[in-house]
Amino acid sequence: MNQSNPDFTVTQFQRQDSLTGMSLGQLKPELYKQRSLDVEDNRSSRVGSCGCLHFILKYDCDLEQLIVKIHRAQDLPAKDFSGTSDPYVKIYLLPDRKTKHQTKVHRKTLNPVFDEVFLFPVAYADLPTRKLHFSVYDFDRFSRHDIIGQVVVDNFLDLVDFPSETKLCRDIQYDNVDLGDLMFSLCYLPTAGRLTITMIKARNLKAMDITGASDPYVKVSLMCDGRRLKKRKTSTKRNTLNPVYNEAIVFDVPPENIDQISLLIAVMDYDRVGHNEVIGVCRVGNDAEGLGREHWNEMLTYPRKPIAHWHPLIEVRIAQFWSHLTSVLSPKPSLNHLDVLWQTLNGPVHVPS
Ligand SMILES: [Ca+2]
Ligand SMILES: [Ca+2]
Repeated sequence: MNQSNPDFTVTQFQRQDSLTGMSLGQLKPELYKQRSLDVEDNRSSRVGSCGCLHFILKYDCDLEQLIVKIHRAQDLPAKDFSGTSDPYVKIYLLPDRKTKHQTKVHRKTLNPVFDEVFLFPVAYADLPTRKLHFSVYDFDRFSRHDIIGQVVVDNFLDLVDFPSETKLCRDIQYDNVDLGDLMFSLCYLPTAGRLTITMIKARNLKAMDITGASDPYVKVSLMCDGRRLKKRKTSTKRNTLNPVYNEAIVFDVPPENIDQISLLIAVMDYDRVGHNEVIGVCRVGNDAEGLGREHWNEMLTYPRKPIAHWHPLIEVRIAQFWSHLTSVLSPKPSLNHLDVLWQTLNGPVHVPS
């Protein structure tokens, strides 16, 4: 390590160690145990499935309306630290987003019975162009509600029994939840040992606030062996889902260290009250996957040239948190590593009510 380099000093490591040591007591290690149990559960179920939703569709030809009865949800994943969720369902008949219906919240259950009926006025001839969109959420009293997953139904006329009463049970999918994309450029100057990441813009970010928008800023962490060496952030853009930044963030990384580091990039929602929340993350580096690695290699292949790409954001899910650990840390992750990474992604651990 280059001792004269501000991003790679020994004191930096020592400081991280002491921070980690300090935070261990405050962070309640039993919380990690809960997380690891959740991961085991997720592995045993189908990939991308978050339980299933039972509902009934019917078309009333006289009144020209689609009748949707949301019956119940089954085997929902736990979103709260208590090991349960507070589910409710929002429903749209796309492409119309103005008419939104929503069930009541059912507290502390993974198998809620809703039995609520919703009506969507729509001409029968228009049905082939419409899509029924269910979003299952976990209510949280003091923070943004977490999305559990979605179900989309289209091609109504192909459904058996339709337009008569049609009972359906569909898997709730998490995969199609869109968090938005982030565009940034990477540029490396080997002689100066300077890594520049220019945050350009983001698009279609997930709305985190009740206003239907977010207050996004981007936090970039320089990571080495699962430890955060440095972090920098952009300015905050208020009340938008399509922020434009054009802000450069510079890290000093000597060529002999460039293969050891990676960047963890988190798009955050600023909140005036309460703590800021992660909208989505992406990672670039030698040990990143897919585009994150390709972008990094392209940067190294063409030194001194800024190279820009769009990156889809992924959610900080516990599963990814663990797979990230196993891919980055070797051979065995310690609790210290867990702490650092968890805090890097989420800030101090916040226990929802
Ligand atoms: Ca909750
Ligand atoms: Ca906000």
